[in-house]
Amino acid sequence: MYEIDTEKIHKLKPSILQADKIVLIGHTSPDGDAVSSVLALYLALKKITQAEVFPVLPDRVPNYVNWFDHVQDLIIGEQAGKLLLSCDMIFCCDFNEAKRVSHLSEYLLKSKAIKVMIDHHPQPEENLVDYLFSYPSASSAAEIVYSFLKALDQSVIDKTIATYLFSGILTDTGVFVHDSADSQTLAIASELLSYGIDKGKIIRNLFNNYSENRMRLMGYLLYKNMKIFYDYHVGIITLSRREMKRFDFTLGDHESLANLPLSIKDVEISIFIMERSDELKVSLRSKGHYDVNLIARDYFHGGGHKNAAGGSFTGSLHQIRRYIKKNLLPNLKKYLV
Ligand SMILES: [Mn+2]
Repeated sequence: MYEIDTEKIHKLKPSILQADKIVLIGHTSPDGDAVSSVLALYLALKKITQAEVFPVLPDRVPNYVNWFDHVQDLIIGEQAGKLLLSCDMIFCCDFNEAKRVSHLSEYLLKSKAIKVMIDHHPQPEENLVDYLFSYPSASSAAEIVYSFLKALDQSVIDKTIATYLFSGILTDTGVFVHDSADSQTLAIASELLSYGIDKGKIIRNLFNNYSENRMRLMGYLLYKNMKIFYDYHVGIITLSRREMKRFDFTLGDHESLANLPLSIKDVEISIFIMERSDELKVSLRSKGHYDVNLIARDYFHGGGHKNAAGGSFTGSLHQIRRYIKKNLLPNLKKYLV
């Protein structure tokens, strides 16, 4: 549980109202939470300020949020760097360190704009921003954006903003499954429902919206590539570049794949490994009490949350399998919290 710092919001409000150019930015490989936080703030700030407001992302949005009407307003790529340097205010949404915006980080660091961070990842880079709204116990950045807007000017929240924020909460909590979805999250979800959003349609749009290829890829991975280590309650799925090509896989589509092994009764940790051009991308998910944030930090140069984290590995798929079996599995008990 957390309480948003309303005093800090009131201190910040005059700067928001006086700004001429505001940039909202989410993290690289944006997920539903990053996209929805940025777009919800974008719509809200456009309503209350005269400023030009620019929603920015380091790279493409995942397919499952393509139905958001304002995805087309997002600015992706080089143009975004210039905006970061020329604006007078920046909102950093759903990330805790400059490096999480990859190629845009140098612009973010260089910019003289007033910087605000709205985030729920542990250990934020405090020096990066002037106004920090960091609540690691929040389920999602979207949840914090809701509390932020409620304190800033509740009248700006409308059905579209509520739809985006609800989507951010759903994608970051695995539809309320993760431990991070607590009574406060559900209370906020309930308030969002009161804006007349279509809960069923949002869930279908986010989660039951696969292409045939995607569905077949799922079947293929489950049948051929998933290995279960019952002694350790671990399930591992690998996906090579050749297989990505075969099934027309697009980046960002890995979210639900990473969760698949957790549907097996005794599997408590899922490790999803994807081959990229230069390294392997590792996504970790857990149910129950394993802290995959710590595993990501200790073994894969990454981090995240207790039940969902990510990192990377330099080497081949064969090497990472050996690395996990030899180094990680025998030490897993340490990560039971
Ligand atoms: Mn998030």
